Amino acid sequence: MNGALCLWQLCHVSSTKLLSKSSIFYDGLYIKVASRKNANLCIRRNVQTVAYEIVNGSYIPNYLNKSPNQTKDKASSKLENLGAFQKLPMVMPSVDILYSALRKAKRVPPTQGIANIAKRERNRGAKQLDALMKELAVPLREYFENFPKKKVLHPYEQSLIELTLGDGNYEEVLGKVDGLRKKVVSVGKECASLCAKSLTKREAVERLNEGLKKLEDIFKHDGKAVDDLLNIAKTLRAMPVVDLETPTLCLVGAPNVGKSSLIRILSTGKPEVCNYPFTTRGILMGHIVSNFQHYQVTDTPGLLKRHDEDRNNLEKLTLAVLSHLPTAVLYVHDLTGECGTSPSDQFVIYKQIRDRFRDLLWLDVVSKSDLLEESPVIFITEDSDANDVEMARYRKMGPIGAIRVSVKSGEGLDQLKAKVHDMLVAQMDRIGRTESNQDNSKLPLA
Ligand SMILES: Nc1nc2c(ncn2[C@@H]2O[C@H](COP(=O)(O)OP(=O)(O)OP(=O)(O)O)[C@@H](O)[C@H]2O)c(=O)[nH]1
Ligand SMILES: [Mg+2]
Repeated sequence: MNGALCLWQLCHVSSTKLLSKSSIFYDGLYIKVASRKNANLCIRRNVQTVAYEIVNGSYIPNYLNKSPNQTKDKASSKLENLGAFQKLPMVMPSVDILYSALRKAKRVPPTQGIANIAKRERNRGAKQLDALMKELAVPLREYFENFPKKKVLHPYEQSLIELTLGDGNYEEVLGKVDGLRKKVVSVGKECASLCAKSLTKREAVERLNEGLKKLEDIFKHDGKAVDDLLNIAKTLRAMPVVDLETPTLCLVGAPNVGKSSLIRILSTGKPEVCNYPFTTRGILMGHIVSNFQHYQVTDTPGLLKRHDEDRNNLEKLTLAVLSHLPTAVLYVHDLTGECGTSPSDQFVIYKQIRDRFRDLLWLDVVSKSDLLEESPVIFITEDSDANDVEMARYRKMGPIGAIRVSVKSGEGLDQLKAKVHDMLVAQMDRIGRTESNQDNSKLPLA
């Protein structure tokens, strides 16, 4: 996916600060004591290489001052706007978490002033085990809390999660991360209290080493969940950012009909163009600036003639855009016979999609008109129901009102740009009306 068209906005805070100041360990429980007042806002590219950073995903403001239960309630009651993926926490690789935690824990000294050697040793052992448990569990807790629950996301982002990660995978990985945290806390607590009961120095050292080893083994064994989460965050963060308040044009059509070629002409987006179906394998975003106004353009994977239940995830992504984003549609038809989907099949797909998304602003284009002029008989030779007048007309001209365009000869492109502009202005009015309706509905009744 060409994600190079977007800037990612992340706010982050140093994990070392967070780990050392944000919580204290008391009898196996974590008690948050610090706030995140100093979290910085920054704009950065799509990178996931920064180790030792945990990002303050801003889903639940001030949550550190709240109990975990309060946090949960707030998170699930709030339906997020779009943009959640850009606020995902930075996840550290599991080996980094483990080795940094081990290093820090082993540096923890015993409480000062304990003269008895056995007492001092068991104090040191228990404290080091507590520290290791905390260093391991705190980042896991941060991830679990700051990765949003799927149900609070915008429906479009929910679809993206299902279609790109596989149904249930996101929740499963988050569940495993939390499971690992719970295991670390319970084993760490057990080992620390065992060590605290040691009668001799030697026993305390043994119990400390056993505990360290146990926690290390658990983390090594189940740490894959953290690495899976890191990859999920990478994938989701690379999704193009869509602004619901900016008018959006979505290019739709069968595979290989010339959608991406038109995007390259219409916008700043430079999606891949190839002569094979499903070149476009995700939702790509470009931008149009026209009369000082900024618009968004999305390229989508092609749609085939088949029932929804048979559609692949790429096609489902296209339908998710149309279903969940307030977008205007530029529907591309290729009547040359070049794209691999016959005009008759394109007609069937078109009717299905047009009927389903009747409420969206819509513009039809017939692409590759240079080829139609070179060999105007291609489409006439196609076998289809001769009695279907509408289809016969479609195969010759496309839908009523469609503009003929060619990115090769330039035919129709100026007209297309003008019509796209008018449609996006109309889309802007729609967005404005929807917003003012929403505002009015919030006013108290007289
Ligand atoms: N002759 C001619 N070829 C075109 C024109 N527009 C696109 N093509 C060619 O058609 C092929 C498919 O173009 P794309 O823009 O990749 O089509 P797409 O609809 O984005 O394809 P998918 O992403 O696979 O669904 C490429 O080989 C383009 O060079 C045109 O106006 N004239
Ligand atoms: Mg494409």
